[in-house]
Amino acid sequence: MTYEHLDEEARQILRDNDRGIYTVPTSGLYPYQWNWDSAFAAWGFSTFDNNRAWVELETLFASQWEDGMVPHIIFHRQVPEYFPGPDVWGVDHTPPTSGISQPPIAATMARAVYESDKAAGRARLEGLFEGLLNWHRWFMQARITDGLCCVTHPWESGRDNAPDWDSSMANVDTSMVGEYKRRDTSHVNNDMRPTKQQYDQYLALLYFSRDCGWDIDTINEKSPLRVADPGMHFMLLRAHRDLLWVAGELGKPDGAEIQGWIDSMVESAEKFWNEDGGYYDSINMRAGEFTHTLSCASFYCWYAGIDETRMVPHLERILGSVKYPVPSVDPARPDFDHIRYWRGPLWCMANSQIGAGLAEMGYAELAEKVRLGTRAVIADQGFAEYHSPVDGTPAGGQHFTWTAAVWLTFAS
Ligand code: 9WN
Repeated sequence: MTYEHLDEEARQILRDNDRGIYTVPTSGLYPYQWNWDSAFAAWGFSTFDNNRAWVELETLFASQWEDGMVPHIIFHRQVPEYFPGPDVWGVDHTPPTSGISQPPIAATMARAVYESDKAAGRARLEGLFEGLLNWHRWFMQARITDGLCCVTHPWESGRDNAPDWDSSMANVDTSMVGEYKRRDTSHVNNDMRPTKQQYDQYLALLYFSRDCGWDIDTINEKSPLRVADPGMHFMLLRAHRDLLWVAGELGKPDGAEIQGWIDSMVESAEKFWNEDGGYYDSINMRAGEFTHTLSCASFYCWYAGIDETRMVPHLERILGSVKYPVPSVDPARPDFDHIRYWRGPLWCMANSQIGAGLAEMGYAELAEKVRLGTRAVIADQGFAEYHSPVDGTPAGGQHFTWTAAVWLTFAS
């Protein structure tokens, strides 16, 4: 079977979502530049337009904050149909941005773009290096507690309504949130999105941090939500490894600093291990408790370069229980919902990370299962934002950038 028509469709999606110097995840639902979506877009562009791939990353880093943070959304233009927009975030930056970050995969993608054409990319990689290094430094200073990478808002993790945040969210006071009009549910069915209560909590947390003036220390000390997330930890660890490689390639003197981060994060990763369930789990740092969530993030261990045999039986069991890989949470959970966002659906871009990690760590058969399953769900059901792992139902936004990018780079 040939998939050439899908190669072309994927390229067309990237072109359609291209706004010149950045790419939107999909028009309508997400009309701005999102951080990790952009990194995936760059990877996708690198397969047919290397210059455009670099432009994507360069635009992202042009909005880096002075303290090193690279924001999760950059509001390049006013789109009144989006909520919560720049006025709600209240960040003093040009162009306006959100006040949190997102999974730091840009170094990993910058390396991939560079490796797709080294001669053309050397100067571009050189131009990005300081920004990448400063962003990683920011993470080590602002988001590491007890050696673990933490999030201060579910949106920062990229897995908005995952069960990992539930126990912390229960302590978020929403009484001040007031009336607002959601826009996401005018583009996508209610049952595919977070609930009203979760949205209230997202906003309450946003207002809390905004009222702290986005001051990292105050937020770290007082926010009701600080969750150590294996997803963020493993992606940052992976990105450190790629940044170290880049530093070596460019002859930079920062290798020892980066190696130090890698060593400490490898060592602390074991703290995520929940002996009861026998898997990597997130930790509610305010309560000092595991959240009891076996999720797609638990399977990012291999992507982080950790050779972890203990996670293999979980993955085999889960893959055996669904039609398409990899559900965002364990389908054995009583609250598994195959269509609701990060509480069950599969995300093709997460598959690309899990699949890459498996292949790199020598689990060739499982890696191929994940790759072929990703290919099958896209070929059967199209380039949706996410899909049901049970029957492939395409969900969320359509014509989606990172699904197209993953087709071109990983799945096809
Ligand atoms: C909030 C853009 C983003 C992704 C996230 C995904 C979703 C936003 C939302 O869409 O989050 O940032 O409105 O739900 O969860 O991973 O980057 O595609």
